[in-house]
Amino acid sequence: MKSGFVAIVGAPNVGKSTFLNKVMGFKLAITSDKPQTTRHRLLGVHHEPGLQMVFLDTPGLHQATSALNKRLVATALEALAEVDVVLFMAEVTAKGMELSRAIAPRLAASGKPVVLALNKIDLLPKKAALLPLMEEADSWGDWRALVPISALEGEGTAELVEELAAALPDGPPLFPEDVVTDLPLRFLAAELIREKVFRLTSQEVPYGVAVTVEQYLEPEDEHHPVAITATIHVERKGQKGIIIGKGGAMIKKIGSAARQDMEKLLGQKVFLDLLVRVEAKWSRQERGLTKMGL
Ligand SMILES: Nc1nc2c(ncn2[C@@H]2O[C@H](COP(=O)(O)OP(=O)(O)O)[C@@H](O)[C@H]2O)c(=O)[nH]1
Ligand SMILES: [Mg+2]
Repeated sequence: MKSGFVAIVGAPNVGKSTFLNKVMGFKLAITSDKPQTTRHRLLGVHHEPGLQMVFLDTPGLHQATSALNKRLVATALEALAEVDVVLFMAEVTAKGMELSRAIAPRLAASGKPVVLALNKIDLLPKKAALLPLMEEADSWGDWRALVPISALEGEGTAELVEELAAALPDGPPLFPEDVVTDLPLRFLAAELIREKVFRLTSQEVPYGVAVTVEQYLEPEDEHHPVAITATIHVERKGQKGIIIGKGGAMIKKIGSAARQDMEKLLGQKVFLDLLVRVEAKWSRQERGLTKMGL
């Protein structure tokens, strides 16, 4: 039996969370086309006969300047120290290659076996374009393996899991067979709401948003809805206006999309009550970050 921890690290937006969700078969990590979507270290346990692979999804590694981003980078780097194997996720776009090259030395120096994945190959116009990119990525460091994938379409993801498994030590299972994460449902509920804000609002709004769940009431039987009360915290009045929208249209859209995802996750009806609050500068102060569970 092989078992152990794998940290998924890489530049922002390269598809770390998309890969985790693909392997898990459900949406554990929220994703969006905006960088810094992932704020927490997320744990997902992948079970296969003879294999237990515990993934740690992390925020993106980059040159952080703001208090929030510095904390996110620290979270990602801490995960490196805790694992058996590092999955370094890069992507084939010019920007992705550049950002990945910049952080490669940090990962090469981690002292852990590093498997490099080159994601988003579905974006390449021709297969022939892949070879020079593979050669370049290979030259960034001494990688245990280099695997081209499309996390979105699932191409190469099984091969990647195989390479990671080969790098894991022999060992007993670390979690019971029915455990897929250590995250409480109320946390996942808050994350689904945050994802809808990331996806439905634009510009700087998502970065000033945090979500907390005030109430999570399990019904007496599964025929009644789970009752959830959550607060969307924003930094400025203007952002509150955008989240609520004209005549409450946006908050309705966010609430209904989040509720549908929660019902899928729980297999149960959900009653969702959403509030919006202005919490000035929470993302710029240590106290504010801690309050939002970061
Ligand atoms: N075309 C394409 N897009 C992808 C792929 N994997 C992820 N994405 C997109 O890239 C964006 C960032 O993905 P996400 O998983 O949130 O990246 P993370 O910040 O590294 O966790 C999202 O819009 C994803 O849909 C892929 O294999 N192909
Ligand atoms: Mg992510």
